Amino acid sequence: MRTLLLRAVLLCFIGVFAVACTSDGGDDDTAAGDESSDSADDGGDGDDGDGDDGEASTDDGGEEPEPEPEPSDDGDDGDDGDDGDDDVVEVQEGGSKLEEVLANGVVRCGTRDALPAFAVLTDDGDHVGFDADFCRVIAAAVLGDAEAVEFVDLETADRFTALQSDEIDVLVRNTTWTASRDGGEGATFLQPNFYDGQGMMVGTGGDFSSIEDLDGGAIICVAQGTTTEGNAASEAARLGLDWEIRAFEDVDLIQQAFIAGQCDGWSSDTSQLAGIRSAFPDEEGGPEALTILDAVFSKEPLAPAVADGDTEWAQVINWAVSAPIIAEELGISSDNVGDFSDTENINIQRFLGLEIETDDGSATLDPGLGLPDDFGFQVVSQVGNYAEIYDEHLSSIGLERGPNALWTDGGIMYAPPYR
Ligand SMILES: N[C@@H](CCC(=O)N[C@@H](CS)C(=O)NCC(=O)O)C(=O)O
Repeated sequence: MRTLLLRAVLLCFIGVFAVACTSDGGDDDTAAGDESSDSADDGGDGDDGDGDDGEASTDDGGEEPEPEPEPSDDGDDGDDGDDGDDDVVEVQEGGSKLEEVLANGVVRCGTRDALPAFAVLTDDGDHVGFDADFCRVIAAAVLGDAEAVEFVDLETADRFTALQSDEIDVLVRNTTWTASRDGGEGATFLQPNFYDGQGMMVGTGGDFSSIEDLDGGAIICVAQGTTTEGNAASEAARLGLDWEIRAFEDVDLIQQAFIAGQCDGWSSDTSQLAGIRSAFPDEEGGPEALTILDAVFSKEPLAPAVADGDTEWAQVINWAVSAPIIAEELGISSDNVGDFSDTENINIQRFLGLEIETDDGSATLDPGLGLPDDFGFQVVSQVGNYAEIYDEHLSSIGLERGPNALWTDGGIMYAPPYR
């Protein structure tokens, strides 16, 4: 009980703090609407670019430790706590978000309704896109049902407050992992699911064919409360270019301003630009009317995030998000996932929750994460491996794998070993 009280007081405190701080851990607080800003602070670094964090250790050899024979049952299912009344079960003393999600039978995933290729709500009520599929990955891993997702549409500015106020269980919304956000937004960032970088889009055939052409007071339009704002200011300073940076509340408003000729450049994560470009209205010339310049001037590791203070839930999300990557590493896809019942590859046995022979019989691997032993099977069979998810939503709009290729293919996409 005391914990609950403490938690309530803490949440109030965080709420007040969050309102005072805006959404972006260190970004400049550009006011609503459109307004210029050129301060260069921000959690985003804006200048490095050389993804050198891909690590090198090569271990997954895969022989030694043996699976524990006993089944996992710490994450119980649907019978604990006092639920059954409201739609959301409260975290009990000593309890975790995992218990709450298991009891509710649904993952509340903070995402977006209108980010082409990442998360779009269609006229049929389907949530389609790369981020939407990672929400499904989490639901498949935790609940064994990829459709057990409540998609919560979040404005950019509400991303972290939604986590802090427990409106969502996890945030999967093209959100860059930065130190300021990790440290100052009550969020814990996890395994990135997309390595991105900031770019610039301009009108095709106009005056700007390189980033250096944008000078002399060029108006650069960005989304407010994003890493994009600070990075753009840093990049202009680094290149000695004179940019007026205008921040808008959302993509629709930027698009309107761009179409009205009020923006010389549109800057965002390159993946976002590619998504927006792919859905640019035909009456405005369609995708061909827009050109994404070659320059990439920041590191934007897009990663899911959970609220601080719940290690078990954070670990669950980390391993759920790793599952499609592990599957691709192991050559397992939604097409062939049923073909491994006789495999002797111990890494595949572990990942799919198959029985592994031990000295005293056989057992599936239970590493004690609170996930079902067959969570890998559920993720791949219901949603797919990383390549399948990527190809469906991102290759289809012309985004090459680049740094998001597996580490074995020259990229930095790398999952820790599941053993
Ligand atoms: N990765 C960046 C966000 C990149 C960005 O600005 N994305 C825009 C798309 S251009 C966006 O999400 N806008 C939100 C919206 O319009 O809903 C961050 O974490 O701050």
